[in-house]
Amino acid sequence: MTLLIVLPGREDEARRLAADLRTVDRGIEVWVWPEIGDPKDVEMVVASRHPRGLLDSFPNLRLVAAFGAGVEHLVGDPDLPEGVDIVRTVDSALANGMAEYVVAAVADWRRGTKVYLRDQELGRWRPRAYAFSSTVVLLGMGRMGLAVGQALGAVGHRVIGWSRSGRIFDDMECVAGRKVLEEVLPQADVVVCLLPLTPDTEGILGHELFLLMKEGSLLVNVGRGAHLAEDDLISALAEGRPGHAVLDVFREEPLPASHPFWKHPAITITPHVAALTDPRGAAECIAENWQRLQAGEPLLDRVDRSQGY
Ligand code: NDP
Ligand code: OXD
Repeated sequence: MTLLIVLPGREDEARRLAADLRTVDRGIEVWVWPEIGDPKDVEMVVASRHPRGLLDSFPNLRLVAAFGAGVEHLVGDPDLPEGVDIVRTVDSALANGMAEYVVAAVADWRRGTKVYLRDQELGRWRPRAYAFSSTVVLLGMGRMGLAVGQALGAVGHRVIGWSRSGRIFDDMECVAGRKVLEEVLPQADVVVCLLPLTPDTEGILGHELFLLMKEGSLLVNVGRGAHLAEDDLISALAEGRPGHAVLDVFREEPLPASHPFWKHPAITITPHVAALTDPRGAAECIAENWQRLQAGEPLLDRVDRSQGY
């Protein structure tokens, strides 16, 4: 049986992943889409931005691995047969990358790094004080949220983690429920979205949440573009709640050249690079799940399709 990699537009990455998979597991047979043999041989697919209609063309498909952490493209695919399992590909490099991105975003905002960059161009020496610690509310305390919370805690921030279950982690205040969220948001200097995209979380970064944020606070969205109500953010920034937004993900990617976010003075944009999937680390996670599938053992990072993450 065969594992098929489907990364349209990223064929070089797909071929590198195939080579890494063959190194990690010599017995594995790997194809890179669109070069495939008999569709009946495909037992597992690794996918990112796969074409619609593809996943119901493999009658013996048992498992699909997202090439990354987000699975909304798989959970929401009507062509993925019900009995097929979904797993995520989340290695420590992905979580470390996310932690580094968020710590840097918070540090740049608190210290005014953008101002120093301009000062350097003008040869101006202008030291400015900054607050020594911030309160950060993390929306989502999964693999990414935990790594981000630990990294922020290690540099002295107070971290409040909000999740569906309110799962407890050491050295962090862990909370759950919309009512409690309304109580903690006004305490936050920074709000970071690390939620999966589901019907419950879509548009969560909108007018109601912004009203509860502190004046001059920072919003960081590294979850998905559809978490954010874009027009609400533009109005909220005009009112100063939040005072600045760092956005890595967008409803439409690449962000269209005419989009008002590009030129907004209170928005910092990065092109969906907060945490990248390292093909070598990914190959190890994928091979592990391939072997578990063959042995009939429990899969790692299995998605609950009914919850959507
Ligand atoms: P996980 O599935 O490990 O964690 C999801 C977290 O969100 C859990 O804590 C879960 O709660 C919580 N959650 C889910 N639904 C709700 C809800 N309705 N209300 C409150 N909390 C909720 O995901 P990851 O941490 O691995 O990744 C999070 C997201 O980050 C991904 O889905 C992806 O969209 C994004 N991402 C972005 C990247 C980038 O480069 N910008 C890179 C990697 C990921 P509970 O613990 O109770 O289940
Ligand atoms: C992911 C991402 O989900 O890169 O891994 O956004």
